[in-house]
Amino acid sequence: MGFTKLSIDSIFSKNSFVQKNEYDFTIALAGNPNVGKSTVFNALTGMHQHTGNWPGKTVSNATGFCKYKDKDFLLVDIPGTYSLMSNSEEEEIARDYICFGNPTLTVVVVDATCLERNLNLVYQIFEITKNVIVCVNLLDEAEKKGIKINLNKLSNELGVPVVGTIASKPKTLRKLLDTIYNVCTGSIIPEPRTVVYSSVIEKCLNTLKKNLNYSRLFVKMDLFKIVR
Ligand SMILES: Nc1nc2c(ncn2[C@@H]2O[C@H](COP(=O)(O)OP(=O)(O)OP(=O)(O)O)[C@@H](O)[C@H]2O)c(=O)[nH]1
Ligand SMILES: [Mg+2]
Repeated sequence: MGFTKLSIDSIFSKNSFVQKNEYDFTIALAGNPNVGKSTVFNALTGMHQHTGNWPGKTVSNATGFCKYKDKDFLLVDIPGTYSLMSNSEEEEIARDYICFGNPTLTVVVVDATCLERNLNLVYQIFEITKNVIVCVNLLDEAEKKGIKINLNKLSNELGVPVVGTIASKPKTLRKLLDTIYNVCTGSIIPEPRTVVYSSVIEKCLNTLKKNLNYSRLFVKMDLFKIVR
């Protein structure tokens, strides 16, 4: 995936971004398909985005409003994606918003029953922005399968706030809202731990980054294509 002026212009002309001047902060809800993003969005905004138990329901960005304490938040529910190396139109919309929508904060919703697969996207988003919260959803389903997640340990490993939720029970979203508020107002500062590659790869990345106006992630994507 090469990011050329042409491809970036076409992203902007798709008009997938949202007017955010009227709000204090913009929050993107990102994550793999079918992890509960729209359920979180509906609970926080009182809206009725399509939800259901199959992946790929959300096909474009939806926006909604949420007031918490003294702040107005614009929430953006984006389509599910497994990776920022998009394979479909929905995944492209998700990638474009995550990479170029410039939200104040990205909440990455992950499925507690298959955390490992979901963390791939989390680490990719760490390459794009520091302002990330990980929302470990479907904790009830994980419990049924005997899976226990140490949220504090996960937070220490990732360097960002981690909040556990059962989005179908809106009361469990209170801590998520508090954490969103605290990150946006600067009382919590996430320090995501990005993946460090071997010194040869890191050296190449830095050289390319210096010479090209690319983010580390896009340099990595192109580099991997070359070394594969
Ligand atoms: N048991 C349980 N079900 C949940 C939870 N959160 C969401 N769901 C259900 O999981 C299904 C998927 O939820 P959605 O909100 O549509 O998921 P999504 O991430 O928006 O999915 P896409 O738009 O397809 O990417 C729905 O049937 C929800 O009711 C939860 O914490 N526990
Ligand atoms: Mg959805």
